[in-house]
Amino acid sequence: MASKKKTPAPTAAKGLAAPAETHQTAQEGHAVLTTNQGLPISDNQNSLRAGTRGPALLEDFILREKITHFDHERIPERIVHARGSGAHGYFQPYESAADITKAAFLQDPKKRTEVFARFSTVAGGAGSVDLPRDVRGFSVKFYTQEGNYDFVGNNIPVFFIQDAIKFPDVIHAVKMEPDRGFPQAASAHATFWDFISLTPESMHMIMWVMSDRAIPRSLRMIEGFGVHTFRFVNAEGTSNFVKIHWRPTIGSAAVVWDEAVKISGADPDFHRRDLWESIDKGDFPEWELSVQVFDEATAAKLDFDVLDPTKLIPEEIIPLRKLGKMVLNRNPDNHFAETEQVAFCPSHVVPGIEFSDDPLLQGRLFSYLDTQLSRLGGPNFHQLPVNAPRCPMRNFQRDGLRQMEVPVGRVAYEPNSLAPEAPRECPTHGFRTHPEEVSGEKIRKRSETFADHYSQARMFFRSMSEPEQNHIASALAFELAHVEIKPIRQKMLGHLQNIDQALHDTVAAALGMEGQATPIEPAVTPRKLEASPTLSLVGKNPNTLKGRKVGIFIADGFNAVLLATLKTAITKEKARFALIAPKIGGATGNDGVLVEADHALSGGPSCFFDAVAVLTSAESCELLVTEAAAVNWLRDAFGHLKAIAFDASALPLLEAASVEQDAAVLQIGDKKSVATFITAAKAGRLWEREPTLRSIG
Ligand code: HDE
Repeated sequence: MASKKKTPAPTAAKGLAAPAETHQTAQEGHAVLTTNQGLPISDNQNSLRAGTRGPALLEDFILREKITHFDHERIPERIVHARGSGAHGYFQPYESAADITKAAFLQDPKKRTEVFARFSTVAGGAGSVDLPRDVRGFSVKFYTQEGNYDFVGNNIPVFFIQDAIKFPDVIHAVKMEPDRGFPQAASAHATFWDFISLTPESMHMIMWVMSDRAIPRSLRMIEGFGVHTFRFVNAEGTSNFVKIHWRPTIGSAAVVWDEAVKISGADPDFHRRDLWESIDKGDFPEWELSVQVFDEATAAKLDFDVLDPTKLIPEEIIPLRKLGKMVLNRNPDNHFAETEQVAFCPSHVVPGIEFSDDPLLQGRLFSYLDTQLSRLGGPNFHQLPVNAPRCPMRNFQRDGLRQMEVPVGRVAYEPNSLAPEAPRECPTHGFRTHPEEVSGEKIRKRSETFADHYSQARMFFRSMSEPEQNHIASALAFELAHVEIKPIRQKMLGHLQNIDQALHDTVAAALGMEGQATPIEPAVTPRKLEASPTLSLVGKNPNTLKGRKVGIFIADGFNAVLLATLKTAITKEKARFALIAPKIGGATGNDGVLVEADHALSGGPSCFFDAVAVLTSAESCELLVTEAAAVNWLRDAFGHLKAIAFDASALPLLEAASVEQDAAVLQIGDKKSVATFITAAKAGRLWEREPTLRSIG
């Protein structure tokens, strides 16, 4: 179970020295409230004023201290990835990876390394919603015995651009437009598509961000990718290239777009809440860490450049080697102190993990430390508890804003003869860069090997299942319909023609712009690559309810035995359930027992759940058919392609919601029929239903 910690007394904040004396308690069982200087406060309800109805006095230093601190509570939010959710946990290797890396945390299957993970959206501000169409950041800080290793990746294995110098442009283009200040957290606007239409290297990434990957069901279900090629180096000094992957053990799943839109309104914190609640309930999210390992000779044989971050290596070509598992088992104690102040940096590596010459990665190695200086107010942010290494940290760096330590002694330099006990460099264990020969002209020029912008975009699209292809087409149609400038839409249609003619035709038809594409001449003629079925989420559907949530709608007179059967069956699958009733007070079963609800109908829409069940009675159903919220609840579950269980009395509600009975709309009444429903729910969405409801996706 998640550890339940007591809220520490205000005077015993972590990282601060304990007060010399504990204050006498004013009220039984409570510590005394003090100012930041430790002065006991007698009245926290009234400011000091001249007479009970008179003006406030400047003298009130207690009021001024409190308000001043409050006024400065906010720090600059991250320029990108501002909205994030974090958790603590550990990483444990399956076996030693000594043959490929000397990284200490990957050697011993018995050893757990503490981690802090943060998942984020990219475009929106810290207060934006969890479910825009967007890339998700996937960062993990490993507090290893050799210092912190930061994995700073995304849930998509490729990126928009090939060179760091273009990053401010792509981000400015996707962020809210600077004159009008909207749209927030959305790529569906002119400046984003203007930039993209002029940037053919983005096309592969565009296929991914228009796919279901960009609207994940849960942060617990996203994959993670290092994007760039990295190097692993073993103790003998042998270096290999690696691509780093994370896979959730409960499988990946996405919501459908209409759900994403509705969830954003009904629960803007949907992902953050889901992560928190799962950990809180002891249902710990887990990911397996894997690598694709390849040497320089293999890299040279691939039909693209491994230094190009807009390309991936299909698993069918280089399979994944599993290294170990991460388990997130503790929620943050304080969102600001941990999730907000955590500072990830791709240049935080440990011996055995190094960089490649990917020009995007090279720029990132500079950017993250630089951004922390302004975001966290100076060069000492590594002293914040969430950032501090768990192994000893000793050097001669001194002073600076927000210095929290008190370094002792007169020696703050090296070499020195005055402090024999002071730290020294360590030629045997210290970090050494793998020697790599480098030569070349000083030049601003992209390698010719980066020029094929469409082949992998096409491969990704053609590796998708039919519903996933439909969703890409429909996302493109939705996004481009928000672009009021026609030539931008026409250029995008030109790019789509280079990716896949059928995709172009569907989008052009959905936009009502057939025959209007502006042809785009590709730098390299797109090739027909083998499909990579492992890229399809639908293809990898894990057939499980583990970690999923079933919404059970109950109304007065519901069959209490059936509810109990359903609950048992759901729990057995390691899934959770929530009860929804017309009113939060609950509903009374046919056994006369009142069962409290987790959500009132208005606060628990069916889009929160992976599958649903409806248990009513003839009388209560008669009322529900005239209640729009109840009808929509069911209609949405059907429209979102979910498995629906209902008892016979709920049939009129199905009719009112135009819910047709199909392979996943199942009447339940006993254990056997409940088992059939569970089987349907485990299969995930019923994709065959989709074409009967929407023309594309
Ligand atoms: Fe980032 N990125 N990025 N990025 N990035 C930041 O660092 C940057 C890129 C990623 O949970 C910033 O601390 C540049 C790729 C994640 O705190 C900033 C370039 C990938 C996070 C920055 C990239 C990422 C960030 C903003 C192009 C996937 C959130 C705040 C050269 C591999 C980390 C901060 C967290 C955050 C710069 C491209 C992932 C401004 C210059 C590619 C997951 O430094």
